[in-house]
Amino acid sequence: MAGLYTQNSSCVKINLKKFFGASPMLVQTSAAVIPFLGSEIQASYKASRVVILPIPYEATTTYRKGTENGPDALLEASIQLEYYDDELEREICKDARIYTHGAIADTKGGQRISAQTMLRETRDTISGLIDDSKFVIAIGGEHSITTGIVDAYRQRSSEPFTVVQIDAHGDLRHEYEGSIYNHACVMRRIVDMGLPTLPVAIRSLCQEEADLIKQKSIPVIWARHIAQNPHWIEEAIATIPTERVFITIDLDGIDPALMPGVGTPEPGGLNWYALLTFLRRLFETHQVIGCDVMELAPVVDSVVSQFSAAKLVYKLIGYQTLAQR
Ligand SMILES: [Mn+2]
Repeated sequence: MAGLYTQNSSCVKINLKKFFGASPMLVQTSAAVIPFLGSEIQASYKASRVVILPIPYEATTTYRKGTENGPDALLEASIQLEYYDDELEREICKDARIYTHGAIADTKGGQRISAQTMLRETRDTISGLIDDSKFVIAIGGEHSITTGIVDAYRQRSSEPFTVVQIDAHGDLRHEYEGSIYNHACVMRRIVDMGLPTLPVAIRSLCQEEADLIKQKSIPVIWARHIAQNPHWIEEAIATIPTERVFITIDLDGIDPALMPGVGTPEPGGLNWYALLTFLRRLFETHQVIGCDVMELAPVVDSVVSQFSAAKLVYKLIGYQTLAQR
């Protein structure tokens, strides 16, 4: 995979020291990964504030496959990011104290892991990170993983929180292809937990989901509404009923022209700056307790999706770091 970058043009920055690093990678579990932004930037676990948690789990994706390769591709692409953020006017990584955890629930190489095992491992790992006061950004992997992540926050939280979902799809089916843990059911499991949700950029759903949205009065921010209403961000933020939020980003919420590397691409998604403006406002107006970035399924011979996903993760880190000041 390293060859992906070296094959490209001479304008691509290659920093081998950043890539391989001088110090050994610190990982808690067996599956070692490339640290986000490279080992030069990696904080020790103890000193870290932000933890990137790779979850390369894939079992139920139905259209394009490859989400189990998402975390590795995102981390590898992150090596190419500039430390300096032009919007935030600083090298945000120098304040953020980022640690990249070893991969969990890894299905690469044909390893079979049941949904229950994946959810338990995810819940236990996230719970430990919450107990250590880490801000976690989980990277997937298929969207069903989010059930385990959110369940950990629910168990550890004394205060209520809203799950803000950026996604093309409702993901509100009770069951799909014989499993209630299919990636098409993830938000239904979260609604069943009794948590309020705010789905954003939705543009694909079935009758069952449309009926549930009406029945439960779920405040959906439709993608076609976003395209026509310049005030959608403030309106969306005003509908959030709690001070605390968890953000789950299915990358197919973004327009597939910008993010083709997803399992189920849908036309008409968020553009880059609309997405960033919304996220920044969320961090400014609410207490974000955690995030995930899901469903990256890299496209052969293109690095656009993984690089954009890596940059999105860096933006989340930046907005979260500024919100702590
Ligand atoms: Mn989706």
